[in-house]
Amino acid sequence: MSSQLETLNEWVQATARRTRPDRIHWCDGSDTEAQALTELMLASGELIAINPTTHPDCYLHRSDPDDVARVEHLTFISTQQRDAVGPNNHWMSPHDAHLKMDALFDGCMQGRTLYVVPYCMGPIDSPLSRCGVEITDSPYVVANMRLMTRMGQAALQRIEREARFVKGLHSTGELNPERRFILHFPEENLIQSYGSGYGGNALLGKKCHALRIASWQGHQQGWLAEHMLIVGIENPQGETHYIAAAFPSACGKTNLSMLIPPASYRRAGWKIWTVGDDICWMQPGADGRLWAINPEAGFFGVAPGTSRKTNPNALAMLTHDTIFTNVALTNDVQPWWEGLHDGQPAIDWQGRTFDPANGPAAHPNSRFTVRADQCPSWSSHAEDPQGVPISAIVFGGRRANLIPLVFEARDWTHGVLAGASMASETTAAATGKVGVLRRDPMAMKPFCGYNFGDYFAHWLSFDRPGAKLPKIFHVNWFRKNQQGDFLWPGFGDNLRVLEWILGRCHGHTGATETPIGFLPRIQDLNLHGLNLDPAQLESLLHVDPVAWGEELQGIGEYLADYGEHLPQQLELARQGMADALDAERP
Ligand code: OXD
Ligand code: MN
Repeated sequence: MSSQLETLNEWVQATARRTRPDRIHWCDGSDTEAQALTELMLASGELIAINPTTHPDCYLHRSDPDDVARVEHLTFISTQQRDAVGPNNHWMSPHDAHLKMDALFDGCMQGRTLYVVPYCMGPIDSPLSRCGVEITDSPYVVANMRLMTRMGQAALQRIEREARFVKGLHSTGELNPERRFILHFPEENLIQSYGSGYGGNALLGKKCHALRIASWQGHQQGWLAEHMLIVGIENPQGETHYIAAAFPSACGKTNLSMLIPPASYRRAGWKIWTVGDDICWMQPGADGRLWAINPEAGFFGVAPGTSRKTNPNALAMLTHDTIFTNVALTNDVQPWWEGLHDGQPAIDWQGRTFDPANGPAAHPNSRFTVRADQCPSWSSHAEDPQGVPISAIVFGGRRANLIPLVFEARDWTHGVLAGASMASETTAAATGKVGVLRRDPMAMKPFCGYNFGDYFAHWLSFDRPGAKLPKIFHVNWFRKNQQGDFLWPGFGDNLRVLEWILGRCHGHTGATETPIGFLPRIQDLNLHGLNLDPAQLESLLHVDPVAWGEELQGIGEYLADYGEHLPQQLELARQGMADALDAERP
């Protein structure tokens, strides 16, 4: 046995001594294994079969009603120095964290099976990929990990060849919110999660490894782990350019990554290629450009709002081999959620006869888990070991006011400031109030495993001699008029904005310079076939110097929280913008 496999085996044995499972199962990722797990879960009621005629091999999982989202207040980073994690994270000392977690895991798998899940984040042969092993007592987690990662034998072989892997220990415990903690130990390459079966808390390859631990590793090793989709845009000349875009959870990353171009674009030959919908690992290549991979192999997407109109590619991929979580069912046992528009709900997400008095039929954070290659727009380059070259980075939040449809940052530093200044209204992807505006730098507030001040400095460090960095943009699809209606149609029409962005990258579209950056003039956007009132467009692109001055003051106060860790350059860029705005005030 290689030394890596010995290390793994010893960890599995030590975990088994603590958690005391009835059985240990090493997952190989095979179809036979998956079938056996499905049968087990159908028998236990953890899965419910969905109509096999309309949705072959699709299943519904209903979670505990108190376990339906990420729990940011119970998520901690544990490092020797408190300062390392910054005010953006909850911190616990490794001593306290191990004491707490060891007590929770003590005997927790009695009567259960301990599954050992080797996985690879990223294409199995990519030097950018990283492996991990999740130990879990949840067959639902195993089934999801099989869809979301390259799981099983191939990953185990890579672990055997490599010097290290991330350890993740998960138990659903009693699903008691009082006994629920998600702990990360980046100095030990270790994750421990207890008391939740929800995706972001329990599928440890995703947020815990591919963002929190990976961001820490990227800081040390010179790369970036980001909460970004990756999309390829093929123009009528047949050239494909890639954009990486960061939006907070449940703000449309999945929709944007697989959008259907407007009719006039389709006729002209534009195509969209999906590389990823949630996470992007990027690193400079030998040519100075940033190259990116999607570490995931599947989509764990928000169901409500997904329809033939908003995301036909998603609907097409959800017709077979999909796990649905907390959606409603129709009378003929098809999945249903608010915004689907087809069919009627009969049974709600908690298994009750649907009654609107009980709230929505599907939970607002109900999800689908599906292999990425089921998506009709899945890119043939998604498996490229070197990744894809990124032409533009886009930041965006859910902002009803102030932020224009799109602006281009003046340079890399200004772009990093635009990312660091992001704010968005909260959504149902995490527990807590929905619709509250909060600062969410680079959409990484819940996911950056270290001090945001150091993270901003890390971003700035990529601007060095020889670098051919992407241009940085900020978008806002969510600006509203005074009546509360969205000003921009969004969805497929977002391609109009992406076309302008790529035009800016290649120097062939116009813009006007403002104190906040470069904005398209109306004539710079391709609005063919879009019936928008010119006044509406004016409002979408309006920059109010007074309101922006206040915003910049708020950003300054927020960034000051990072104290000595905040790079001086960022504050200088902010002051430069504030001065330019002052000069514009009436
Ligand atoms: C997700 C999230 O599940 O961001 O992707 O919550
Ligand atoms: Mn996400």
